[in-house]
Amino acid sequence: MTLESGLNRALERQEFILHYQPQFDVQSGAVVGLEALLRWQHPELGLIPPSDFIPLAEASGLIVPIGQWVLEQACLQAAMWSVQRPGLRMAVNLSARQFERDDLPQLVQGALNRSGLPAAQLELELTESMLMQAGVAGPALRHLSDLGVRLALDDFGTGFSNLASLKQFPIDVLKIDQSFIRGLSPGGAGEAKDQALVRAIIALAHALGLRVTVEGVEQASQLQFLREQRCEYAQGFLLARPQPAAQLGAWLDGTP
Ligand code: G
Ligand code: G
Ligand code: MN
Ligand code: NA
Repeated sequence: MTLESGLNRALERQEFILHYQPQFDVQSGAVVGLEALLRWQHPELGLIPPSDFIPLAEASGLIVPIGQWVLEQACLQAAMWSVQRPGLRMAVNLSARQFERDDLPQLVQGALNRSGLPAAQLELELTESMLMQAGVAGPALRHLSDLGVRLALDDFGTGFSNLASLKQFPIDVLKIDQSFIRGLSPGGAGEAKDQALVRAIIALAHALGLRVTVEGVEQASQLQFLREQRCEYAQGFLLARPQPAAQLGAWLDGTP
């Protein structure tokens, strides 16, 4: 069986699962959100990471129904966890193909309505390259933003960084790519340059009224640097790994 043919039936066979990675307020250390990360529990091959099947799903268009399942599931889960954690946000990755149809804002609103999750607690992650593609146009993003959800620009700094897009599109959050965070620690390769870049991106974001999430934080010294730079949110293995809902729920119960 090829990966493609298996992917066709994975939704109906309920083989997708979401892992959730906590996001923290850098200054207070509080958990403020989660990023939903898709995995495929393949009957023969085991747990398949998104990098192995999302390109296939995008090529076939299956990413549209799969992405809708992710949205529905993540909103339901966030609404449940919000009972004990009022205001907990959920970040969901979108694919450019989900913008090809005109009904994305209605689908997002539907997921919010069905779950009862307040719009302000949903964050949609887009990438710079998505903003460059025809179809992911300003009006669609404006419509999403008008629903009250937050829009985050993921992997910032790795695509064709078109700074005009920060002016043009209603972005709320910049997510600095992990490649810039690796060199941050003292003695790290590219330490001085990565520190300068991260400092500059945070300053740029703040000057534009955007908040900053940093991902890939693996060392305490990186977190310390981000705290000094007044970065708002951090995500990374140092703080918490992506986990399935059951484990993440138990972890939330034991975390102040
Ligand atoms: O969890 P992991 O680091 O393996 O994820 C790798 C990448 O897969 C993420 O950076 C993200 O861009 C992508 N990804 C994860 N979940 C989803 C999803 O639900 N939809 C889309 N379109 N991409 C996802
Ligand atoms: O959507 P995006 O490309 O930002 O997905 C983030 C990915 O980064 C997830 O697949 C997650 O598993 C991974 N990730 C999260 N924290 C860390 C980290 O501290 N180190 C590394 N290497 N990867 C991380
Ligand atoms: Mn992401
Ligand atoms: Na990213």
